[in-house]
Amino acid sequence: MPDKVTKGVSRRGFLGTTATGAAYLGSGGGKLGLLGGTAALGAAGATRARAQATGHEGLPGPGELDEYYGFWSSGQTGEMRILGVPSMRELMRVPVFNRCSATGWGQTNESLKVLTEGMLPETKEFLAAQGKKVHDNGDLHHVHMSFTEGKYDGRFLFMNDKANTRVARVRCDVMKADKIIDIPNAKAIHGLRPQKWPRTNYVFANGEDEVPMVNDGQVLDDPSQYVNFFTAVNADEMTVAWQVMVSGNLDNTDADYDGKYAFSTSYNSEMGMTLPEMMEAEMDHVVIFNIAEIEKGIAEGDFIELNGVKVIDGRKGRNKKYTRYVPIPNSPHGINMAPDRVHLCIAGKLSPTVSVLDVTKFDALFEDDSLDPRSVVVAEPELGLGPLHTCFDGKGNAFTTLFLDSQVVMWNIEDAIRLYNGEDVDPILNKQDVHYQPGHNSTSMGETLEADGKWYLSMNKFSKDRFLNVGPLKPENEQLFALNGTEMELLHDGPTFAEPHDSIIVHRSVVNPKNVWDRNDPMWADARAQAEADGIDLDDWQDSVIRDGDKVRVYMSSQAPEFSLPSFTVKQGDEVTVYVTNLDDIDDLTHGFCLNNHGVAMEVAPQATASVTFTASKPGVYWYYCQWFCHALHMEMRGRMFVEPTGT
Ligand code: CUK
Ligand code: CUA
Repeated sequence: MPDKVTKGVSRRGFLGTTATGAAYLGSGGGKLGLLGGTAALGAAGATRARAQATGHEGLPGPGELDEYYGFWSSGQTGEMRILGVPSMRELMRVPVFNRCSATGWGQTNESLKVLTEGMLPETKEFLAAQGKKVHDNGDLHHVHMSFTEGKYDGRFLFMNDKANTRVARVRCDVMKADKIIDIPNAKAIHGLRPQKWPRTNYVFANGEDEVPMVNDGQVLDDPSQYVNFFTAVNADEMTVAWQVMVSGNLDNTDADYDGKYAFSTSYNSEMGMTLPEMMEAEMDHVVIFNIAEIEKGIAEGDFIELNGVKVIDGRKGRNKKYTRYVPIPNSPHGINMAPDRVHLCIAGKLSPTVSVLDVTKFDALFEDDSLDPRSVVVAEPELGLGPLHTCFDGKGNAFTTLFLDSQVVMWNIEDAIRLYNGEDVDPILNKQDVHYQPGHNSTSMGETLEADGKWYLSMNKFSKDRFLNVGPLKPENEQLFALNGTEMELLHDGPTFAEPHDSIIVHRSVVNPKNVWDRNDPMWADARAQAEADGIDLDDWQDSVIRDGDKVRVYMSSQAPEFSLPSFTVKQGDEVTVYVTNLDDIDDLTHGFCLNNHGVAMEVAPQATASVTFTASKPGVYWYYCQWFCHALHMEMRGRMFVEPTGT
């Protein structure tokens, strides 16, 4: 118990003298410049002391728990990751859009159901033509939690797949995806945010790539006929509630704290198809969506139906009831609502500015369509080169990543407004080097009304020379800073694999997952129903091999260190489904089922049922084994499948 070790020793002393301290300080050694040239040990100790003085716990030692959960996207890896913050220890990888070798996600019947039940018929057809049931890849950029009245409510996490135009939901009680849906009409879902107020009824999702309205090959290289779609997903049902057709492409999105508006940046208002065309205009725009008006328009029948979705026409100049287009300097990217409930910060990317919009002025914009849309802009400070994303400390300050400058700039929103109004003030409070080229950033609880301004995370796109060389493909780099007024102290600097874009840092009081599964969890409702139809009670375990024509269903349980079935027999060519229920109900006692030379493996966590279906196409003896180390006799936890040749 670490508490015993540290008893009577101050945290500072402990960290300064033990192996733990050495480990942290080891990474601190490379940061001498950032730490002001003081000896690493002293500087880190001082950092920690300052951190504690401002209410920071400091870094947890071995066996100590973090104060925050971090929920991370993983970009092209397609999974969601869970970290502990501030230690930055990676706690779990939750497969969502990817195929996972360890857990069987993408192979078990339970995961295939999640992956396919929200699929459009056209996707099923397309995949069948490729000999597949599901996409194996995803590009997960944005993970955000469900809200109730502007605060995280710990129910769900929502995330996008840019690669295959999907939106997924992860249940926070078990940290598994339970719904994944295709978004019709739109192409490449990128920006994604839940509605913050009054609760997350909708999840807003941007389509990034513009295509013909009916994309069936009749229109090809005629961009004048291309459109783009903004989607509102019903977060409870995980169905598409409505869409809005827009001009230009859509990049990032966010929502206000009043439940009235959602808004999206567009970096290609030109609808250009080549790089020079996309960068032509000095001004692009942000689109404001008037949620109540759109709902009214839908109720009154002012929509077209496209692939089963009610679509409102919100293109530029069409109908100013539903959308307004606010010109923003060149190729805006990140769009972030401040927890002051008023200010919306839009990062200019190719423009060195962040445009600050006052959302309380949006009502007027919709009431009077002669108003200059730029009248909602209340500040536009020049902050540095390549501003991408902004986050907040809940104390009136913002942090904007500067991709080209490899810096984060901390600035004061009210000062930026005063500057815009002609006063002689400098809104910039601090500029901090990061390594290198930051994209997203996040602060602890920073996108909620409970923003606490304790931690700042920089998600950097390049690590370059920062770590041992691992070949031409380098990791990304993430840096965690303790915030103390306008000071930022670097406490963690470490690599990440391809390629987290976004993250949220959530106080642990909000999240409370189960330790073991509920035997009646809906995740295996199908397995239970099938067992019942086969006369088997999964709670009162009987081992059974049920033959149903050339389908065979094998039911077994696992309890350390044994499978209930030491062997079972099928015939060559049978379609075999193996159901394994883990009867152990002890924390962390996960078993697995891996069938040799069949490409079959799955996780079976305590009290879970998992199933997998395959064809026993090759006669012979095949061992199955538990692939999750569970017991001193884990190696012995195995059994045989006998496949009889046809004709016997
Ligand atoms: S985007 Cu990646 S750095 Cu997909 Cu949120 Cu800005
Ligand atoms: Cu059961 Cu390893």
